[in-house]
Amino acid sequence: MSGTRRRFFQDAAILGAGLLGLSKRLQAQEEKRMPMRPRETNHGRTPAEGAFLPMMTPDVADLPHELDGGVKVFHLMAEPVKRKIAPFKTIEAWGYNGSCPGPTIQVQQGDRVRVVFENRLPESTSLHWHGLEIPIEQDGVPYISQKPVAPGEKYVYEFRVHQEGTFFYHAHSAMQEMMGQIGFFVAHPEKDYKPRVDHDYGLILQEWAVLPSNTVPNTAAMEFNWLTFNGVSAPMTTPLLARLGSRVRLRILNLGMDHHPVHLHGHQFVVTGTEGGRAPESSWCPMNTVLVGVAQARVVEFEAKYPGAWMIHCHLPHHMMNSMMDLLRDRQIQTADQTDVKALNQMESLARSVPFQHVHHAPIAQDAEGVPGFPQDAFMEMGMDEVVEKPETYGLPKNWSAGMMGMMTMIRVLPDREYDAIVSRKKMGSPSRQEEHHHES
Ligand SMILES: [Cu+2]
Repeated sequence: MSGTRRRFFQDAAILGAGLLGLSKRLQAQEEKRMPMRPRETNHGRTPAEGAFLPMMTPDVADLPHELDGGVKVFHLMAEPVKRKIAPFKTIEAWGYNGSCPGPTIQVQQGDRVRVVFENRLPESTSLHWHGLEIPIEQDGVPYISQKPVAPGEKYVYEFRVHQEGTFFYHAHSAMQEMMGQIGFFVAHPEKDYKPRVDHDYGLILQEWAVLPSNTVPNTAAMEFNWLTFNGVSAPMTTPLLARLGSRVRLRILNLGMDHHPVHLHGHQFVVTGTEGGRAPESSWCPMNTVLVGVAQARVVEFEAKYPGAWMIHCHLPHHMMNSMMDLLRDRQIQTADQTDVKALNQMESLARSVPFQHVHHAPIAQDAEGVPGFPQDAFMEMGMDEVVEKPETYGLPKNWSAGMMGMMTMIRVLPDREYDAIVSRKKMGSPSRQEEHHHES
Protein backbone atom coordinates (compact mmCIF):
# COMPACT_ATOMS: atom_id res chain seq x y z
CA MET A 1 0.00 0.00 0.00
CA SER A 2 1.28 3.44 -0.84
CA GLY A 3 2.27 5.90 1.85
CA THR A 4 -0.57 8.19 0.85
CA ARG A 5 -3.05 5.43 1.14
CA ARG A 6 -1.68 4.43 4.50
CA ARG A 7 -2.09 7.98 5.68
CA PHE A 8 -5.65 7.88 4.56
CA PHE A 9 -6.30 4.76 6.53
CA GLN A 10 -5.15 6.64 9.56
CA ASP A 11 -6.95 9.83 8.66
CA ALA A 12 -10.03 7.74 8.16
CA ALA A 13 -9.77 6.49 11.67
CA ILE A 14 -9.53 10.02 12.96
CA LEU A 15 -12.04 11.70 10.73
CA GLY A 16 -14.50 8.96 11.24
CA ALA A 17 -13.82 9.03 14.88
CA GLY A 18 -14.54 12.68 15.33
CA LEU A 19 -18.03 12.26 16.37
CA LEU A 20 -20.80 11.16 19.45
CA GLY A 21 -23.68 11.19 21.82
CA LEU A 22 -25.48 13.73 23.84
CA SER A 23 -24.98 13.45 27.54
CA LYS A 24 -27.82 12.16 29.63
CA ARG A 25 -27.74 15.41 31.56
CA LEU A 26 -28.38 17.55 28.51
CA GLN A 27 -31.05 15.21 27.29
CA ALA A 28 -32.77 15.46 30.62
CA GLN A 29 -32.49 19.23 30.50
CA GLU A 30 -34.01 19.30 27.08
CA GLU A 31 -36.96 17.25 28.25
CA LYS A 32 -37.81 19.56 31.12
CA ARG A 33 -37.06 22.78 29.32
CA MET A 34 -39.42 25.57 28.53
CA PRO A 35 -42.06 25.52 31.22
CA MET A 36 -43.86 28.20 29.25
CA ARG A 37 -44.08 25.97 26.19
CA PRO A 38 -47.53 26.53 24.78
CA ARG A 39 -47.55 23.90 22.06
CA GLU A 40 -45.36 21.36 20.42
CA THR A 41 -46.59 22.12 16.97
CA ASN A 42 -49.47 24.27 15.87
CA HIS A 43 -51.51 21.39 14.49
CA GLY A 44 -54.90 22.93 15.01
CA ARG A 45 -53.87 24.48 18.31
CA THR A 46 -53.01 28.03 19.13
CA PRO A 47 -50.69 29.26 21.85
CA ALA A 48 -52.17 30.71 24.99
CA GLU A 49 -52.45 34.48 25.22
CA GLY A 50 -49.00 36.02 25.46
CA ALA A 51 -47.24 32.71 24.93
CA PHE A 52 -44.87 31.87 22.12
CA LEU A 53 -43.50 28.81 20.40
CA PRO A 54 -40.09 28.41 22.00
CA MET A 55 -36.99 27.84 19.94
CA MET A 56 -35.26 24.51 20.52
CA THR A 57 -31.46 24.55 20.72
CA PRO A 58 -30.43 20.92 20.15
CA ASP A 59 -27.69 19.76 22.54
CA VAL A 60 -27.93 22.99 24.56
CA ALA A 61 -30.34 23.69 27.42
CA ASP A 62 -32.46 26.78 28.00
CA LEU A 63 -31.74 29.16 30.86
CA PRO A 64 -34.68 29.20 33.29
CA HIS A 65 -35.84 32.46 34.82
CA GLU A 66 -37.85 33.66 37.77
CA LEU A 67 -40.17 36.63 37.98
CA ASP A 68 -39.54 39.61 40.22
CA GLY A 69 -42.46 41.99 39.96
CA GLY A 70 -42.76 41.53 36.22
CA VAL A 71 -39.01 41.48 35.59
CA LYS A 72 -37.64 38.23 34.10
CA VAL A 73 -34.56 37.39 36.16
CA PHE A 74 -31.85 35.14 34.77
CA HIS A 75 -28.68 33.92 36.47
CA LEU A 76 -25.68 33.48 34.23
CA MET A 77 -22.19 32.35 35.31
CA ALA A 78 -19.12 32.50 33.12
CA GLU A 79 -16.96 29.46 33.89
CA PRO A 80 -14.64 26.83 32.44
CA VAL A 81 -16.58 23.98 30.81
CA LYS A 82 -15.57 20.51 29.69
CA ARG A 83 -17.35 19.77 26.43
CA LYS A 84 -17.38 16.39 24.72
CA ILE A 85 -17.36 17.31 21.06
CA ALA A 86 -16.69 13.78 19.73
CA PRO A 87 -16.62 10.26 21.18
CA PHE A 88 -12.97 10.46 22.11
CA LYS A 89 -12.49 14.20 22.26
CA THR A 90 -13.43 16.37 25.20
CA ILE A 91 -12.21 19.94 25.12
CA GLU A 92 -11.73 22.38 27.95
CA ALA A 93 -13.63 25.38 26.73
CA TRP A 94 -15.12 28.36 28.53
CA GLY A 95 -18.84 28.90 28.62
CA TYR A 96 -21.75 29.65 30.90
CA ASN A 97 -23.57 27.60 33.53
CA GLY A 98 -21.71 24.40 32.64
CA SER A 99 -22.59 24.68 28.96
CA CYS A 100 -20.70 25.67 25.83
CA PRO A 101 -22.26 27.38 23.99
CA GLY A 102 -24.04 28.94 26.94
CA PRO A 103 -27.68 28.20 27.70
CA THR A 104 -30.31 29.80 25.49
CA ILE A 105 -32.17 32.83 26.84
CA GLN A 106 -35.68 33.32 25.47
CA VAL A 107 -37.78 36.36 26.19
CA GLN A 108 -40.61 38.21 24.53
CA GLN A 109 -40.55 41.61 22.93
CA GLY A 110 -41.51 44.16 25.58
CA ASP A 111 -40.08 42.13 28.48
CA ARG A 112 -37.95 43.75 31.14
CA VAL A 113 -34.94 41.50 31.70
CA ARG A 114 -32.45 41.29 34.54
CA VAL A 115 -29.36 39.12 34.21
CA VAL A 116 -27.44 38.53 37.41
CA PHE A 117 -24.01 37.73 36.08
CA GLU A 118 -21.22 36.06 38.02
CA ASN A 119 -17.65 35.68 36.83
CA ARG A 120 -16.11 32.34 37.76
CA LEU A 121 -13.33 32.65 35.24
CA PRO A 122 -9.73 33.22 36.30
CA GLU A 123 -9.73 36.60 34.55
CA SER A 124 -11.97 39.60 34.09
CA THR A 125 -14.82 39.51 31.61
CA SER A 126 -18.18 41.12 30.77
CA LEU A 127 -21.37 40.37 28.88
CA HIS A 128 -22.26 42.06 25.63
CA TRP A 129 -25.82 41.89 24.26
CA HIS A 130 -25.23 41.62 20.53
CA GLY A 131 -27.78 43.49 18.46
CA LEU A 132 -29.89 44.79 21.32
CA GLU A 133 -30.77 48.47 21.50
CA ILE A 134 -30.18 49.08 25.17
CA PRO A 135 -28.63 51.89 27.25
CA ILE A 136 -24.85 52.29 26.92
CA GLU A 137 -24.23 51.24 30.52
CA GLN A 138 -25.71 47.81 29.66
CA ASP A 139 -23.55 47.30 26.55
CA GLY A 140 -20.92 45.19 28.29
CA VAL A 141 -17.72 46.59 26.83
CA PRO A 142 -14.87 46.65 29.36
CA TYR A 143 -13.62 50.18 30.19
CA ILE A 144 -15.95 51.81 27.63
CA SER A 145 -19.35 51.10 29.15
CA GLN A 146 -18.47 49.39 32.42
CA LYS A 147 -15.65 48.28 34.67
CA PRO A 148 -14.52 44.75 33.78
CA VAL A 149 -16.17 42.16 36.02
CA ALA A 150 -13.29 40.76 38.10
CA PRO A 151 -12.99 37.05 38.96
CA GLY A 152 -15.44 36.21 41.74
CA GLU A 153 -17.46 39.40 41.20
CA LYS A 154 -21.07 39.84 40.19
CA TYR A 155 -22.61 42.38 37.86
CA VAL A 156 -26.28 43.01 37.18
CA TYR A 157 -27.52 43.87 33.70
CA GLU A 158 -31.06 45.12 33.32
CA PHE A 159 -32.92 46.43 30.29
CA ARG A 160 -36.22 46.37 28.45
CA VAL A 161 -36.28 44.46 25.17
CA HIS A 162 -38.21 46.49 22.64
CA GLN A 163 -37.00 44.50 19.62
CA GLU A 164 -37.85 41.07 18.24
CA GLY A 165 -35.33 38.74 16.67
CA THR A 166 -32.35 36.45 17.03
CA PHE A 167 -29.71 38.04 19.21
CA PHE A 168 -26.90 36.67 21.30
CA TYR A 169 -24.73 37.32 24.30
CA HIS A 170 -20.98 36.97 24.35
CA ALA A 171 -17.90 38.08 26.21
CA HIS A 172 -16.58 41.26 24.62
CA SER A 173 -13.03 39.90 24.53
CA ALA A 174 -11.78 38.20 21.36
CA MET A 175 -9.94 35.30 22.91
CA GLN A 176 -12.79 34.53 25.30
CA GLU A 177 -15.15 34.43 22.33
CA MET A 178 -12.91 31.84 20.71
CA MET A 179 -12.93 29.83 23.95
CA GLY A 180 -16.66 29.47 23.42
CA GLN A 181 -18.27 32.32 25.33
CA ILE A 182 -21.47 32.81 23.43
CA GLY A 183 -25.15 31.93 23.75
CA PHE A 184 -28.49 32.66 22.10
CA PHE A 185 -30.70 35.54 23.24
CA VAL A 186 -33.98 35.18 21.39
CA ALA A 187 -36.65 37.85 21.60
CA HIS A 188 -39.97 36.45 20.42
CA PRO A 189 -42.28 39.02 18.82
CA GLU A 190 -45.29 40.45 20.64
CA LYS A 191 -47.45 39.16 17.83
CA ASP A 192 -46.46 35.92 16.15
CA TYR A 193 -44.71 36.22 12.82
CA LYS A 194 -46.77 35.32 9.79
CA PRO A 195 -46.89 32.71 8.51
CA ARG A 196 -46.58 30.91 11.81
CA VAL A 197 -44.14 28.04 12.14
CA ASP A 198 -44.58 24.67 13.81
CA HIS A 199 -40.93 24.11 14.67
CA ASP A 200 -38.26 26.62 15.60
CA TYR A 201 -34.64 25.51 15.90
CA GLY A 202 -31.38 27.30 16.69
CA LEU A 203 -27.84 26.36 15.68
CA ILE A 204 -24.65 28.08 16.86
CA LEU A 205 -21.66 27.66 14.55
CA GLN A 206 -18.22 27.43 16.19
CA GLU A 207 -14.76 26.27 15.22
CA TRP A 208 -11.89 25.07 17.34
CA ALA A 209 -8.16 24.56 16.96
CA VAL A 210 -7.21 21.75 19.31
CA LEU A 211 -3.77 20.30 18.79
CA PRO A 212 -3.06 16.58 19.19
CA SER A 213 -2.61 15.59 22.83
CA ASN A 214 -4.30 18.83 23.88
CA THR A 215 -7.70 19.60 25.29
CA VAL A 216 -7.51 23.40 25.37
CA PRO A 217 -8.47 25.26 22.18
CA ASN A 218 -5.67 27.35 20.74
CA THR A 219 -7.37 30.71 20.43
CA ALA A 220 -4.44 32.23 18.55
CA ALA A 221 -4.60 29.67 15.73
CA MET A 222 -5.94 30.65 12.34
CA GLU A 223 -6.70 27.09 11.22
CA PHE A 224 -9.41 24.99 12.76
CA ASN A 225 -9.68 21.25 12.96
CA TRP A 226 -12.95 20.82 14.85
CA LEU A 227 -16.22 22.27 13.58
CA THR A 228 -19.35 22.21 15.70
CA PHE A 229 -23.08 22.94 15.72
CA ASN A 230 -24.17 23.79 19.26
CA GLY A 231 -20.89 22.50 20.64
CA VAL A 232 -20.80 19.05 19.01
CA SER A 233 -19.52 17.58 15.77
CA ALA A 234 -21.58 15.26 13.57
CA PRO A 235 -22.80 12.59 13.99
CA MET A 236 -23.00 13.58 17.64
CA THR A 237 -25.35 16.44 16.66
CA THR A 238 -28.92 15.60 17.64
CA PRO A 239 -31.15 15.42 14.53
CA LEU A 240 -33.90 18.03 14.25
CA LEU A 241 -37.42 16.68 13.89
CA ALA A 242 -40.26 18.06 11.80
CA ARG A 243 -43.73 16.78 11.03
CA LEU A 244 -44.35 16.22 7.36
CA GLY A 245 -46.27 19.24 6.10
CA SER A 246 -45.16 21.55 8.89
CA ARG A 247 -43.40 24.88 8.60
CA VAL A 248 -39.91 25.06 10.06
CA ARG A 249 -37.74 27.97 11.19
CA LEU A 250 -33.99 27.62 11.51
CA ARG A 251 -31.94 30.30 13.22
CA ILE A 252 -28.27 30.01 12.39
CA LEU A 253 -25.75 32.02 14.37
CA ASN A 254 -22.03 32.27 13.74
CA LEU A 255 -19.31 33.41 16.09
CA GLY A 256 -15.91 32.27 14.86
CA MET A 257 -13.17 33.17 12.42
CA ASP A 258 -14.85 31.95 9.22
CA HIS A 259 -18.07 32.54 7.32
CA HIS A 260 -20.14 29.44 6.79
CA PRO A 261 -22.39 28.70 3.79
CA VAL A 262 -25.10 26.57 5.39
CA HIS A 263 -26.95 24.32 3.00
CA LEU A 264 -30.25 22.46 3.37
CA HIS A 265 -31.00 19.38 1.31
CA GLY A 266 -34.23 18.66 -0.53
CA HIS A 267 -36.10 21.88 0.21
CA GLN A 268 -35.95 25.56 -0.69
CA PHE A 269 -36.06 28.15 2.07
CA VAL A 270 -36.44 31.89 2.37
CA VAL A 271 -34.41 34.18 4.61
CA THR A 272 -37.00 35.73 6.90
CA GLY A 273 -34.67 37.50 9.29
CA THR A 274 -31.17 38.53 10.23
CA GLU A 275 -29.38 39.42 13.44
CA GLY A 276 -31.33 42.69 13.16
CA GLY A 277 -34.81 41.14 13.31
CA ARG A 278 -37.58 40.13 10.93
CA ALA A 279 -37.13 40.90 7.23
CA PRO A 280 -40.04 42.19 5.12
CA GLU A 281 -41.71 39.48 3.07
CA SER A 282 -40.99 41.45 -0.11
CA SER A 283 -37.28 40.60 0.42
CA TRP A 284 -37.77 36.84 0.69
CA CYS A 285 -36.44 34.82 -2.23
CA PRO A 286 -35.92 31.09 -2.70
CA MET A 287 -32.53 29.67 -1.76
CA ASN A 288 -31.09 26.55 -0.20
CA THR A 289 -27.68 27.83 0.92
CA VAL A 290 -27.26 30.86 3.12
CA LEU A 291 -23.94 32.46 3.96
CA VAL A 292 -23.78 33.13 7.68
CA GLY A 293 -21.00 35.62 8.25
CA VAL A 294 -19.13 36.12 11.48
CA ALA A 295 -21.31 37.81 14.11
CA GLN A 296 -24.37 37.36 11.92
CA ALA A 297 -27.57 35.43 12.38
CA ARG A 298 -29.65 34.19 9.47
CA VAL A 299 -33.19 33.03 10.01
CA VAL A 300 -34.68 30.81 7.34
CA GLU A 301 -38.08 29.19 6.97
CA PHE A 302 -39.40 26.41 4.80
CA GLU A 303 -42.27 24.00 4.35
CA ALA A 304 -41.18 20.48 5.29
CA LYS A 305 -42.80 18.95 2.24
CA TYR A 306 -40.71 15.89 1.57
CA PRO A 307 -40.21 12.99 3.98
CA GLY A 308 -36.67 11.92 4.69
CA ALA A 309 -33.50 12.65 6.65
CA TRP A 310 -32.23 15.86 5.04
CA MET A 311 -28.74 17.19 5.69
CA ILE A 312 -28.11 20.64 7.09
CA HIS A 313 -24.42 21.47 6.89
CA CYS A 314 -21.75 24.03 6.21
CA HIS A 315 -20.72 23.44 2.61
CA LEU A 316 -17.05 24.36 3.00
CA PRO A 317 -15.50 20.95 2.27
CA HIS A 318 -13.07 21.05 5.19
CA HIS A 319 -15.89 22.03 7.50
CA MET A 320 -17.65 18.79 6.56
CA MET A 321 -14.85 16.92 8.31
CA ASN A 322 -13.37 16.76 11.75
CA SER A 323 -9.78 16.64 12.89
CA MET A 324 -7.35 16.79 9.98
CA MET A 325 -4.52 15.48 12.10
CA ASP A 326 -2.90 12.10 12.45
CA LEU A 327 -4.34 11.62 15.83
CA LEU A 328 -5.43 8.39 17.39
CA ARG A 329 -7.25 9.31 20.53
CA ASP A 330 -4.60 11.47 22.14
CA ARG A 331 -1.43 10.08 20.67
CA GLN A 332 0.33 10.59 17.39
CA ILE A 333 0.23 7.49 15.25
CA GLN A 334 3.14 6.09 13.29
CA THR A 335 2.46 5.74 9.62
CA ALA A 336 5.67 3.93 8.70
CA ASP A 337 5.86 0.17 8.27
CA GLN A 338 2.19 -0.17 7.78
CA THR A 339 0.33 -2.65 5.67
CA ASP A 340 -3.31 -2.66 4.66
CA VAL A 341 -3.97 -5.25 7.29
CA LYS A 342 -2.21 -3.27 9.99
CA ALA A 343 -4.01 -0.07 9.02
CA LEU A 344 -7.38 -1.77 9.11
CA ASN A 345 -6.52 -3.36 12.44
CA GLN A 346 -5.66 0.05 13.76
CA MET A 347 -9.05 1.38 12.68
CA GLU A 348 -10.68 -1.59 14.35
CA SER A 349 -8.82 -1.12 17.60
CA LEU A 350 -9.66 2.59 17.64
CA ALA A 351 -13.26 1.67 17.07
CA ARG A 352 -13.19 -0.71 20.01
CA SER A 353 -11.48 1.74 22.34
CA VAL A 354 -13.74 4.73 21.67
CA PRO A 355 -15.93 2.66 21.53
CA PHE A 356 -17.83 2.65 18.31
CA GLN A 357 -18.62 -0.85 17.46
CA HIS A 358 -18.44 -0.88 13.70
CA VAL A 359 -15.92 0.17 11.15
CA HIS A 360 -17.19 0.33 7.62
CA HIS A 361 -15.64 1.49 4.48
CA ALA A 362 -17.34 1.71 1.16
CA PRO A 363 -16.25 -0.66 -1.65
CA ILE A 364 -13.24 0.32 -3.80
CA ALA A 365 -12.32 -0.76 -7.31
CA GLN A 366 -9.87 -3.59 -7.91
CA ASP A 367 -7.46 -1.28 -9.69
CA ALA A 368 -7.94 1.62 -7.25
CA GLU A 369 -4.24 1.84 -6.44
CA GLY A 370 -3.45 2.52 -10.10
CA VAL A 371 -5.68 5.59 -10.33
CA PRO A 372 -3.88 8.88 -9.67
CA GLY A 373 -5.46 10.67 -6.76
CA PHE A 374 -6.71 7.57 -5.01
CA PRO A 375 -7.73 7.53 -2.24
CA GLN A 376 -9.87 10.59 -1.50
CA ASP A 377 -12.89 9.76 0.61
CA ALA A 378 -12.27 6.02 0.68
CA PHE A 379 -11.75 4.69 4.20
CA MET A 380 -13.19 7.80 5.83
CA GLU A 381 -16.53 6.22 6.54
CA MET A 382 -16.90 4.88 10.02
CA GLY A 383 -20.27 3.76 11.20
CA MET A 384 -20.93 4.44 14.84
CA ASP A 385 -24.69 4.38 14.96
CA GLU A 386 -24.85 2.77 18.40
CA VAL A 387 -22.50 5.21 20.12
CA VAL A 388 -24.51 8.23 19.02
CA GLU A 389 -27.88 6.55 19.37
CA LYS A 390 -30.71 8.58 20.91
CA PRO A 391 -34.46 8.78 20.33
CA GLU A 392 -33.97 11.27 17.50
CA THR A 393 -31.86 8.75 15.55
CA TYR A 394 -34.45 5.98 15.80
CA GLY A 395 -35.22 4.34 12.47
CA LEU A 396 -32.41 5.90 10.45
CA PRO A 397 -30.87 3.64 7.78
CA LYS A 398 -28.13 1.33 8.96
CA ASN A 399 -24.70 2.98 9.04
CA TRP A 400 -26.21 6.46 8.67
CA SER A 401 -23.53 7.93 10.91
CA ALA A 402 -20.77 7.07 8.42
CA GLY A 403 -21.95 9.92 6.21
CA MET A 404 -21.88 12.64 8.82
CA MET A 405 -18.89 14.64 10.00
CA GLY A 406 -18.02 18.11 11.20
CA MET A 407 -20.42 21.02 10.99
CA MET A 408 -23.40 18.94 10.04
CA THR A 409 -26.78 17.80 11.28
CA MET A 410 -30.02 16.67 9.70
CA ILE A 411 -33.68 17.47 9.80
CA ARG A 412 -35.88 14.41 9.81
CA VAL A 413 -39.17 15.18 8.06
CA LEU A 414 -41.50 12.48 9.32
CA PRO A 415 -45.12 11.47 8.76
CA ASP A 416 -47.28 11.78 11.90
CA ARG A 417 -46.94 8.16 13.02
CA GLU A 418 -43.13 8.13 12.89
CA TYR A 419 -42.89 11.62 14.34
CA ASP A 420 -45.13 10.67 17.28
CA ALA A 421 -43.19 7.45 17.85
CA ILE A 422 -39.95 9.40 18.32
CA VAL A 423 -41.57 12.03 20.51
CA SER A 424 -42.93 9.30 22.80
CA ARG A 425 -39.46 7.70 22.93
CA LYS A 426 -38.06 11.08 23.98
CA LYS A 427 -40.68 11.34 26.68
CA MET A 428 -39.77 7.89 27.96
CA GLY A 429 -36.17 9.08 28.02
CA SER A 430 -34.84 5.79 26.76
CA PRO A 431 -32.79 5.43 23.62
CA SER A 432 -34.29 2.86 21.37
CA ARG A 433 -32.14 -0.10 20.53
CA GLN A 434 -32.34 -0.79 16.86
CA GLU A 435 -32.07 -4.17 15.21
CA GLU A 436 -28.85 -6.11 15.62
CA HIS A 437 -26.17 -4.62 13.42
CA HIS A 438 -23.90 -7.07 11.65
CA HIS A 439 -20.46 -6.13 10.57
CA GLU A 440 -19.87 -7.09 6.98
CA SER A 441 -16.32 -5.98 6.36
CU1 LIG B 1 -17.99 26.37 7.41
